[in-house]
Amino acid sequence: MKNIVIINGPNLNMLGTREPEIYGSETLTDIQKLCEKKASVLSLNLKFHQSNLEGELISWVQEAGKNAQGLIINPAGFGHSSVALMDALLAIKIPAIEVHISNIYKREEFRHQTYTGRAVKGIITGFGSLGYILALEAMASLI
Ligand code: CA2
Repeated sequence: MKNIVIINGPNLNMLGTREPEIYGSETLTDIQKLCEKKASVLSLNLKFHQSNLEGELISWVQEAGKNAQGLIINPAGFGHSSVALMDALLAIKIPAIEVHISNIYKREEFRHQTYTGRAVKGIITGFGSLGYILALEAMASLI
């Protein structure tokens, strides 16, 4: 069975508590359950992480590079700011897909670019929690 890692960045543990007009009303645990269901249909072994700490996210990217066949990442705010997270993604050989729940291009200008986007195969943005499911489907086809 192929191993897929999903990594979620800072503040995504707050999903479902406020700004539902931007991020929907599902919690991250709801999204994790949806992803686990989809992974099992696709016969993928899934690990699902969230952290507010940049270094922890980087360590999980490095670990995925060694132990997994595919990586899906919602870098959240660090996508817009972290050269270090981009460097970690550039250093791994497995395919990575970036997901954003909201459509970052419809929002403030500072959200229109991500450093991490330069290091991934592609970006899915604006589909809410469905974006994670689409990323899993894309990953299943890629690997
Ligand atoms: O749309 C996305 O998935 C984002 O990655 C979410 C990040 C934002 O900085 C990116 O520009 C786009 C923010 C995650 C914070 O989510 C919260 C949700 C509810 C309450 C508080 C924070």
